[in-house]
Amino acid sequence: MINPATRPVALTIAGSDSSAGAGVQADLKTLSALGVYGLTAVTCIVAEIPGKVARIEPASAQIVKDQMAVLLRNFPVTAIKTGLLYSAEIISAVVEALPKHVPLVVDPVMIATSGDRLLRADAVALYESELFPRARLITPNLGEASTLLGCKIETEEEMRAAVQALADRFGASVLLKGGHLTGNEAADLLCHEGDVIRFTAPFVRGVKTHGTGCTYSAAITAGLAKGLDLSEAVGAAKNFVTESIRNHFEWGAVHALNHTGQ
Ligand code: PXL
Repeated sequence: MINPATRPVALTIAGSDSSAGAGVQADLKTLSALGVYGLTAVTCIVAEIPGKVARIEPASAQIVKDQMAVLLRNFPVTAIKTGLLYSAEIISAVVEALPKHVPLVVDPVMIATSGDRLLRADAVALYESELFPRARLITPNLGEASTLLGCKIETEEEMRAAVQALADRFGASVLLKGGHLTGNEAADLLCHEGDVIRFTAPFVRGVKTHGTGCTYSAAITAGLAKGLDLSEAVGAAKNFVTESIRNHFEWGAVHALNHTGQ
C-alpha cells in the first residue's frame, strides 16, 4: 500500500532572496505547490527587492557542504537543483558533496534580471569544468548562453545552433530559455538525446519577471523528483512558470510571481 505521508523529496542549493520571488524561497514555494518536499542548502544571502540588489553575503563553503551532507544522509532525495552558487569556492564544495546518481538540474545563474552581477566572474570556468558534466539538464537564459559560447543569440535560428552547441560541449541536455527575445511567444528550446524540442507559451507583457528562471528550474526538478521524464517535466514546468507570471501579485510598483497555484 502507498503511504500517503510519503512525498518525493528534492534539494535546492541556492541563494536566499530577501524579496522571496527568486532563490531558495522561489524554489521551496514551487516544490511545495507541485507536491514535492523541498530541502535547502543556502549558499549566500541577497538583500534585494525585484530590480535592485543591495548586497550579497556568501555562506562559508564548509556550511554549504555540511547542509548538503546532513540532508543527503537522512532524506531520500530524488532530484537536486543548483541556483546561485556565488563563487568558485562554493562551486567546488557543492561538487564534492554531490551524490553521483541523483539527477541534477543546473541553473547557471550569473546575472539578475535587474542586470546586477550575482556570480563572480572567475567562477564561470569552474561551472564548465566541474558542474555541467554532472548535470542531467542545464537551463541557461539567452544572456548566460551568450556568455558561455562567446557569441550573440538574437534569433530563434541562433538559439537552435546555440542549444545544440552547448549540449555537445557539456554532454548534458540543455534548455535554452528564449523569454528575453521579443515577440508574442516565449519560446524555449530543449536539446535532449540529439533532438531539439520547442516549448512555447504566450508572452506575458509588463510583469517584472524576477525569479522566473529559479521557478522554472525548480518546477523541472519537481517533475524529475516525481519520476517524470525530462521533456514531460519541462512541459509541465513551462505551464507552471507561465501561470505564476500571469497570476503575479502587484503592490503598486512592486511585483512578485505567484507560486501558489491560486
Ligand atoms: O533570478 C536570479 C536569482 C537567483 N538567486 C537569487 C537571486 C536572484 C535574483 O535576484 O537573488 C538568490
